[in-house]
Amino acid sequence: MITTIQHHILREQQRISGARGTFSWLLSGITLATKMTESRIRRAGLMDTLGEAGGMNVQGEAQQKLDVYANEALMHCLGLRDSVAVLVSEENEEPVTFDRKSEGGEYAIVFDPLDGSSNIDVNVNVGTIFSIFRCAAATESGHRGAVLQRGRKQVAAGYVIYGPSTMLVYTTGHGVFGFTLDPAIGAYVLSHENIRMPEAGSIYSVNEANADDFPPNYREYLQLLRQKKLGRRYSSRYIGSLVADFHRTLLKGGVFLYPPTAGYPNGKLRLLYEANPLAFIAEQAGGAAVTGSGCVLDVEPCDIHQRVPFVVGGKEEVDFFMTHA
Ligand code: P6P
Repeated sequence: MITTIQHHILREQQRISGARGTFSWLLSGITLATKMTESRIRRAGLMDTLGEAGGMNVQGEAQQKLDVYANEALMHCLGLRDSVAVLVSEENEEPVTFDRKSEGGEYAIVFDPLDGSSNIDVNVNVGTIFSIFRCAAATESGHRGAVLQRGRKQVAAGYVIYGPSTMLVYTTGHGVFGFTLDPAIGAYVLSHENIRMPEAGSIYSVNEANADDFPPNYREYLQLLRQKKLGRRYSSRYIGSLVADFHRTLLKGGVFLYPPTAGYPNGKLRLLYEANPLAFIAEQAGGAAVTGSGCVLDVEPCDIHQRVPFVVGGKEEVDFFMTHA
């Protein structure tokens, strides 16, 4: 008997205090948008969708055509959900807000519509990452206050990894579940019940080309791993697509790091729509995620596009890092 993600979400939302059908309707907006994106990615080589769209996003990065499509798909599908009050995307400088006073827009969603998009033209995994908050009580900063919440306040978080198979992994705070898209029926089907991150792995994942820029404690930590201070040999794996490097770390264990560098003194990865959702998943799977000075989920956000140093992995590797931070 197959369990589709719709069935699973309906069951999960009963656990979320105050969530009604609106939560599952909201998540169905995300699954629909990612299926639209998956279909485009699947055919990218056959359509004039490769290459740059000619624009630049707020990060100053050349926008790939699939970036634009993925962002528009999410904006469209989620914008139609009355329960959505505000959307934040890596591709948009400002939040997109919806005046839902009558329907009571109760959720804020932040997302990276297509992370790792620079890998698209060489057929390497890319991904969509999302994080869902209940709108904080109206504050003087309005919708910005609804999204600038600590990661611990997330109601749900997840990612879709587009690759040999397309998988959606998500949590609502009661464990981590993986669903594989079955192209024959166009549905995400439960394939990984209650994912647990191995406490101790044997892979570290970091862009070693930047190693000379890393703060000394990061360089020392990596050297200790290479010297088998945790009692085992480590291999180095780096795909350069966050969702792919995280997904491997979630399933196989080990540690992924994006330290501060000369080019990114606060780290390259964004707190709201990369570090927070993946940290929530990691902790729910028994792993850990830190910024070097504390847990990612405890960071008080100050800007929707702020960056943080990011170290995520099995408890043993992350605890060992924190003793050297
Ligand atoms: P670097 C992709 O552009 C991305 O945002 C993440 O997906 C990935 O982890 C990181 O950048 C790779 O950055 O500097 O190692 O190329």
